[in-house]
Amino acid sequence: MEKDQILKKLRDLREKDPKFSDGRIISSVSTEPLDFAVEAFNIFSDTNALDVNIFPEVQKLEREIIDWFGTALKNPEIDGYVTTGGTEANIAALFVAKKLNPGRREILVPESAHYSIKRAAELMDLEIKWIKLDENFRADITDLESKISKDTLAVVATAGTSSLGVVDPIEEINSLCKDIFFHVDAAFGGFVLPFMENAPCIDFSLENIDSITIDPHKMGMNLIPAGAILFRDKSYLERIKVSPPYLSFSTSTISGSRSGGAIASVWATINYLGFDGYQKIVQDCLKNTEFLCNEIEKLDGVELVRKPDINVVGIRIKDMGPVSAELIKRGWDIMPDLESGSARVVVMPHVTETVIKNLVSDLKDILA
Ligand code: 0PR
Repeated sequence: MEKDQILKKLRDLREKDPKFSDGRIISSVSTEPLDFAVEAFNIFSDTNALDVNIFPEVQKLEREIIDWFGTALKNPEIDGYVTTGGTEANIAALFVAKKLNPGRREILVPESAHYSIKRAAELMDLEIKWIKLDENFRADITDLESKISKDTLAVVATAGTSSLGVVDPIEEINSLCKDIFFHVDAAFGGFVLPFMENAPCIDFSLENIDSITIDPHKMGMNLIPAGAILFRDKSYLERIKVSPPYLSFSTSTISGSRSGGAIASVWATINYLGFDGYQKIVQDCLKNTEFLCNEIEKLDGVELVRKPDINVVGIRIKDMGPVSAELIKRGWDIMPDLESGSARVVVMPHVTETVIKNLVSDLKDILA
């Protein structure tokens, strides 16, 4: 095939799948990346972050990203790396925990945790003790406390759960984790809560948090693949360092070759937006979240699952099966959980007031 033909074929195929800007994607934690981030990616698209020998500049960019997170999450001593996403970040955190305490194998995990935690446990043969949720869908602190034992390797909490955006009681859990590895999965909420007014604290100023997952490719406005794992200090990554004899460098990452493009794009995005830029994005998303909640409360047959902590809204719909089928027919990307009769709306930057008005209008129409 000729290059032109190949590119045309790809463009045609791409047209078949929706774009965030179409205003119909309401359930995804991804969004349209900044054009500028794509450009930055391209400049470093031929580099490999694994090989710091050939590409030392990529390593410097990555260090600056980690330092930026250190400021945002209140600890200049942190270390970490840019991962392919939240899944790899969560695996890396528990891998380090296991290396720190090889004799223990139980991890305490709230029922609402992302499935990557279960994956990590399976990979490392760890045993999960599931923590019940309280009436507000947060990890139940009493249940958690009762399950801590001398075999507890780690506790996991989520700042912005995948289905409802719930922030677990991180401060309270922190106070129970003096001698236990404490990992906070802020894959989604990490780019929301630190930029929000009156938000609960999820950062390293809580002295027992050992690691935090935070994903630039969610609310960080970056393109995929770009997650990040952060550790309280430089000693943690040392635990998973490998130094193959035939290479002139060592590495502490789960993945081998890594995209230097992803690192360049994260660096570009955080430097371009800065804390002010993220504050503005978060403010807008929260304003639209409130607008959506107010509209939902006015509708018969639809209700909020709970008052949202951040820009993820659970809505419960009467006759979810047929109603969601009709929404899907009308082009809405909605993921109904038929068991609970609810679905999530993630109010990402592309879910504007107009998109919400269109959604509410279709819902009204279908329910009538
Ligand atoms: N931790 C939390 C709290 C998450 O919500 C996710 C992703 C992860 C970790 C894992 O992140 P990666 O997918 O980057 O490895 N949660 C999304 C979800 O389950 C994944 C997703 C993304 C689903 C875009 C749909 C979609 O369109 O909701």
